[in-house]
Amino acid sequence: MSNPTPYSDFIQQMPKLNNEFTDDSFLQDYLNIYFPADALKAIMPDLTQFGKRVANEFIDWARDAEVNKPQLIQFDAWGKRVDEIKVSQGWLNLERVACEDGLVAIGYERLYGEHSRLYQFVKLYLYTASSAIYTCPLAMTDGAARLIEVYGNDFLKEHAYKGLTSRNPATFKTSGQWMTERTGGSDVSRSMTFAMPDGDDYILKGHKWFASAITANMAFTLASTEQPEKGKRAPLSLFYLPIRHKDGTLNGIEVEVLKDKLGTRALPTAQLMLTGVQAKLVGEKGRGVKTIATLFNITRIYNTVSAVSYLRRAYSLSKAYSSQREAFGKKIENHLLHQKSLRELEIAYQSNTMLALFLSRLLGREECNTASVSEKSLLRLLTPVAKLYTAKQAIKYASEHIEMFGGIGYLEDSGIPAMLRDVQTLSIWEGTTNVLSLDMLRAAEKESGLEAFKEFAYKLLAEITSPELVKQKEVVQQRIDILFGFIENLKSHDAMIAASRDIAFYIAETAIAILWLDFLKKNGPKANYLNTLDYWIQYKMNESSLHASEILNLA
Ligand code: MFK
Repeated sequence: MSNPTPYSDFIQQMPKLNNEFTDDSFLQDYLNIYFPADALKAIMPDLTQFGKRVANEFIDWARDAEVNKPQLIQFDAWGKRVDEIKVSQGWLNLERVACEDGLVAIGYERLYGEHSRLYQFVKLYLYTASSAIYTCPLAMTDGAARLIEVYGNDFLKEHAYKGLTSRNPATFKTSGQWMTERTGGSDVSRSMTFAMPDGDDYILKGHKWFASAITANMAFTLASTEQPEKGKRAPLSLFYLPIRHKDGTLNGIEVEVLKDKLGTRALPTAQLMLTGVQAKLVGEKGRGVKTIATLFNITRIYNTVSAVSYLRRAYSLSKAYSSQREAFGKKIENHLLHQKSLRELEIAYQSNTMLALFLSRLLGREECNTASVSEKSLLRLLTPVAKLYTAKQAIKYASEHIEMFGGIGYLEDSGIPAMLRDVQTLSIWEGTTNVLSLDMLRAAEKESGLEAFKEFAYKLLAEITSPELVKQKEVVQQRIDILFGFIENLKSHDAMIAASRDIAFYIAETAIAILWLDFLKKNGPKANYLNTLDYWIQYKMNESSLHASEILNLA
């Protein structure tokens, strides 16, 4: 090969990941504390081999899926409407391993009782950043399985649940979740899909604006069984539908177009006309939003775990690159400012992971009936809080990640920009930051979420007695007092609404501080982690942020 320039034959080597499980010492420490020792021994080989695969062939498959975008074929050569979706081989491979590796199944096999969710979400944390976001269909599939567990009848348990939780690619099934219409993405109550009784079933007619993973086998969707009376909201009900009939034809659905999105390009997201879908009512008529909340609370936890997966990947790739790339006479890992950027990225991935994995532990407890009433309320409150916080952090650090690669990070064929484009959706789908702030309020007002948070905080803080942690404990205690003092002094409900987003961010950061204290108590105050907590205490939980809406004269 000829020299690229007459003066230098230098070619920068690509950074290479080793094993995303064994290289993640924080994750190992976390599991050593929070996963029962015997069970951890049993799952170690699985996590180790999975960590290796996500750093190797999965990345190639994800790249294939990203480059060879899904295609909609609306008509066959003879003019027959077929609406087939062609996806890449990489996407199909990512689906197969997700099934075989039990990325949904582990949560329902419950081999390790309440800890099964933690095991499952650790695998998803390893998988997502190498999956071209195949995690999206998995999230909806998992949410659908949980929905059926809670609300499903024998038919759904037999015909849907078994496939959703299968490890056999021949019987594995995925689900979609169609909530968004032209009239409303956040305000789902404005839906204009109608359901007409048809024997024991219903026929659905309407339009769905964003239907992700249209290659799914089934979907859960909302429709009204009544035309809305003037000025009155029509109550929505929840319906289950198979997407195709047994002969492969679509179940009264026309795929109008595949959306041209900023990111998640491997994921086929469709716009659909429902021309007469045969569907079954799920749960109580008129209680559709409440019923489907069981599903979207799961997908919101997946969103959180996905965000931290990208944060981890931003760190591991940037770190690998910094040990190879030289500038100004030395490796960039030896430049002080680069060290600071890397350290902040490390703190971000570990701190957000702390919150995400705590949520998965709470979910495991709720599903195995070992959670107290207060823990259930805490899960309800922290689900929107963690979703909104980690999504914003992922976006911030995906941008930093690009910068840490310099110009190469801006090149599409380096594969690096895809992360920034993909994570941008994490703060939109499954509820925007503002909608989730309001959901945090809903959880606070209707499900004693704030009382549960207070109980959790004071209980864990009371258990911190080590002299090395006492100073930090006092600061965190003070920040929590500030939060509850601020809420008590709010003058109106509107003032609470206006401050809700800042409150949600503050709760996320104080929850993380408390979780670090608990981790340090159990792990022993190792210098690096203690330094992380000191940084967190100094630069997060900024009480002045609570007053932003006041200063802006909003309420
Ligand atoms: C990679 C990971 C993720 C991948 C998945 C991505 C796939 C993409 C698919 C999608 O994007 S699907 C679209 C997602 N859309 C949303 O998440 C909608 C966002 N909007 C909201 O969340 C609104 O707040 C909401 C639709 C819930 C507002 O609806 P309503 O009907 O105006 O709410 P309302 O009246 O406050 O609540 C109705 C009932 O539901 C109440 O119960 P009750 O009737 O018993 O009082 C609420 O308490 C209950 N509810 C609402 N949110 C809840 C909930 N219950 C539990 N948990 C919640 N989060």
